[in-house]
Amino acid sequence: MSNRIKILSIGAMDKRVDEALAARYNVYRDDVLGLEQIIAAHGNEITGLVTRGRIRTTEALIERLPKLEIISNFGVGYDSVDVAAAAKRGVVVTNTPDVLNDEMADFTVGLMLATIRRFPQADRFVRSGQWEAGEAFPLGASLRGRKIGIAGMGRIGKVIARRLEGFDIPVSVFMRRPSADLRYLCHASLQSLAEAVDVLIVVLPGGAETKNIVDAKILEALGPNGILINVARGSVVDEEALITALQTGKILAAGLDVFAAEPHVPEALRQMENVVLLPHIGTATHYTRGLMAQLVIDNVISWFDGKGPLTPVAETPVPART
Ligand code: 8YV
Repeated sequence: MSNRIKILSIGAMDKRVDEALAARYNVYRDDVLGLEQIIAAHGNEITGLVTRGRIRTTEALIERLPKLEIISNFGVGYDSVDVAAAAKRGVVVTNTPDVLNDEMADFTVGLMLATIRRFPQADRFVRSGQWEAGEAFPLGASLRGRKIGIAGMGRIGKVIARRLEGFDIPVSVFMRRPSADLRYLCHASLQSLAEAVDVLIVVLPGGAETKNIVDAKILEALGPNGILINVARGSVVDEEALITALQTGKILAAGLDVFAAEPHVPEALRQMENVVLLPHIGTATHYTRGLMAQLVIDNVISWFDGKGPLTPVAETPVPART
């Protein structure tokens, strides 16, 4: 038993990951045993780490695991992992791309429609008995006649754009590193995209490069009829500026699955009627979380079997296992 590979599992990992890995390796969960105790007892022998978005995998943690070889992240976004620190140490980082594209695209379209047509508000109207009491739910905004912009045309953005083709609505895009994708009008800046559209779907990766990229100016450009949909990371949107824009009518409404300091959602947003607020559930289905879990598992197994990582992120090298 003691010769088995040792894996640290943090952030209340999906149980499927821990169960599958435990069949081959020693797996230590921080929510069961406590991080400090695990590191004190096994820190010098741990070679694999499985983690997820809501937990920060910091340089300090990486430093406390001197034999670490692989960080397998449950999620396509890995802004919570200090990839520079991992790269410096020669630790490979993997994520879970592609398996969640369809789920995220379905979800994004759903959130967009729910926000424009106010499904949650209408549901509250029925539940509160207002309909039965004879009131009429007020008329509201429509998707008809709108123009949709997608900020971020990575794997998920492309699938969202494809879904939207069925809506007979013009779609244009902004991407930080434009590629020759001629199917959609590609704006040179986020500002120019925001000026041209009245629904802005944000699907940019999180991290320093995109922090608060959707700021007061972008929201102002989106305009008083504008609708912001954020399914990416809370850090991408200046939350204070968004609250002000919603309060002052600079934009019409917002659909948000992500927030700056999850699970905290500012009281100001919770008080508003023109927002749809979701608890970061873009991929939260049995089906897709199952696919993500399998990819986390497969990356770890492939690595320790000497076959290399399956889906390494671009920033970390892929050192040969000796
Ligand atoms: C998950 C996500 O909520 O894939 C991502 O980047 O944000 C989501 O799929 C998260 O990673 C699970 O912790």
